[in-house]
Order: sequence, then C-alpha cells, then structure tokens
Amino acid sequence: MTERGAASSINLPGDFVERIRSARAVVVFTGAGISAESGVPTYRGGGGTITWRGLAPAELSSPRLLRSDPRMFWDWFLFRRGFLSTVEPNPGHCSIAQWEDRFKSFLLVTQNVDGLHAKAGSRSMVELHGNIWRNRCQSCNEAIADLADDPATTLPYCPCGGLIRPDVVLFGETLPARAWRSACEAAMTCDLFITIGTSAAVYPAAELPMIARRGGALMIEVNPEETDLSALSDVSLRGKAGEILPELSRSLFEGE
Ligand code: BJW
Ligand code: ZN
Repeated sequence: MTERGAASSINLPGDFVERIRSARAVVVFTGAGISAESGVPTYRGGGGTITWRGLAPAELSSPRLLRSDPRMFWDWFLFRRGFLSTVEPNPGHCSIAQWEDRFKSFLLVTQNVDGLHAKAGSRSMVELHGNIWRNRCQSCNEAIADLADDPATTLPYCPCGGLIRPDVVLFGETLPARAWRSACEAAMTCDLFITIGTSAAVYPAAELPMIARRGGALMIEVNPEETDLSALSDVSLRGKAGEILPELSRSLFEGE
C-alpha cells in the first residue's frame, strides 16, 4: 500500500505508527536531499543541483579528472570544503540523530560525504561514499590526517610518492568494504527501512532498499519527488526532510 500525504504533512495510518514504534532493527538510508535544507546542492535531483566552472559533479568527481588535471580536481574539492564549512545540520539531520536511542538496533547508512550527520550527533553510522573532510593516498591508500602542504597552492604527496586526495568514492571506484558489508547486513536483517532524500540512481548503494524489501522490512520513503523507490515503498511521505522528519518524531515519540 502506498500512502501519499500532501507536501510536508504526515499521513500515516494508525497501525503504521505502532509498527514503526515497535520496530526492533531500523536502517535509515540517506542521500543528498537530507542536506538540501542546510543549503547543500544535490547531485542530480531536487532543483538545487550543483555545477562548477560549467561542469556537472559526474565530470568533476571523476577518476578521469583526478588523472588528467589533479589541480582542477583539488580546486573543485577545496571549493566544496570552503562552502561546506559554512553550513549547519538541519532539523532532518537532528531528528535522525535522536532516533538512534529509540530502537533496539539502529544504523544510519549515508551516501553523503558532507559530515553533517556526525555534526548533528549521529554515531551509529556508515558513510558509503566516504567523507570529503578526510584525505588518503591514491597509491597506498593510507589515511593522511595532516597535510604538510596547503593543497590550495601545492598538490599534496604521500611519502610513498602517491598523490593525496579527498577520501570520497568516485564513479568506478569500489565502496569501503567494511561500510558496505555493515550496510548490507543491516538491510538484510532490519524490520524497518527508511529512505530519505535520495534519487536511488547510484549503485551499489541503490541496491540496499531492494535488499531490505526482499528481507520483508517495512519501507518508508521521504522525498518531495517520486523516485524509482516509490513503487517499492509501503509509504511515501512527500515533502522536505527538514519538515517531515521532526513531524514524524512528534507523531511517534511525543508524550512518551
Ligand atoms: C529532498 C529534498 C529535501 C531534494 N528533502 N529530499 C549497476 C547498474 C548501473 C551502473 C552501475 C551499477 N553498479 C555500478 C554502477 C556504476 C556506478 C553507477 O551507479 N552509475 C549510475 C549513475 C548508473 N557506480 C559506481 O561507479 C560505484 N562504484 C562501483 O560500483 O564500484 C564497483 C565497480 C567498479 C568498476 C566498475 C564497475 C563497478 C561508485 C559510486 C560512487 C558515487 N559517488 C558520488 C560522488 C561522491 C564524491 C563527491 O561528492 O564528490 O556519490 S556520485 C553522487 O551520487 C554522490 C552521492 O552519494 C550519489 C547519490 O546521489 P543522491 O544522494 O541520491 O543525490 P541526488 O542528487 O541524486 O538525489 C537527491 C534527492 O533528494 C532527489 O530525489 C530529490 O528529490 C531529493 N530532495 N530536496 C528530501 N529537502
Ligand atoms: Zn601513499
């Protein structure tokens, strides 16, 4: 059954409230839309899509640009770090952080690299596509906490000779193995799977809702727009995450 509420109003049938409250293992799966109300542009959906020097993220966050023009590649990430240093988590991130203690088992699986979930207080979390604030060596994979050189002026290199780069997952690169394994296990065994603010167009992350569905989880989607996941969901809540999620928290937990 699919319940389609009006924009940013929650229209959950009574037994859904009880089913959500009594869920034992919960997975929340987020994408760029959760950060949209913090002012972070999305990649391909929702209107706030980013371009830089006339190029789309798929051309910029690419192994090809890293190889052919590491200076431009770094400049793109420095531009984003500069911008991201000015933004804050929104009520959507904060609601998710509060849900962590409400369920016996809880895992937040995010595709986002912006670090806003952690800033909002989420701890039980895996980052499938890395984190823009970390660096690692392209050759030996070593995490590099402190850069000897300012990447704005000098491209940073590892003692092994490899180029140091932001620790994010580009197209064609594999996801961090432990994060992916944890996400798959949690999706397979959860009884409630909530998808928030993702177009679910990027694989293998987009397989997670399908894995949860096959395992029999109750599926809820929060997104102002219809996506490929909508048909897979028991409930699609149409609206902005920063409005829907605090409302959902109130419906579920107020007066406890
Ligand atoms: C709101 C809102 C509000 C707005 N509230 N909501 C199987 C089939 C086909 C292709 C493949 C496949 N398996 C692998 C591939 C290839 C590729 C892929 O998926 N391509 C597709 C595009 C077709 N995948 C890969 O290459 C992955 N690696 C891999 O598979 O390795 C194995 C392998 C290796 C070699 C060969 C083959 C396989 C890696 C994927 C890495 C993704 N990286 C990025 C960039 C990160 C770095 C950076 O930031 O610079 O990750 S791409 C970008 O997309 C980013 C995101 O995490 C990811 C997902 O995007 P997301 O979050 O869904 O954002 P949007 O913008 O798409 O959607 C926003 C949504 O929010 C919209 O729905 C709005 O409506 C909504 N919204 N406002 C709530 N207020
Ligand atoms: Zn190295």
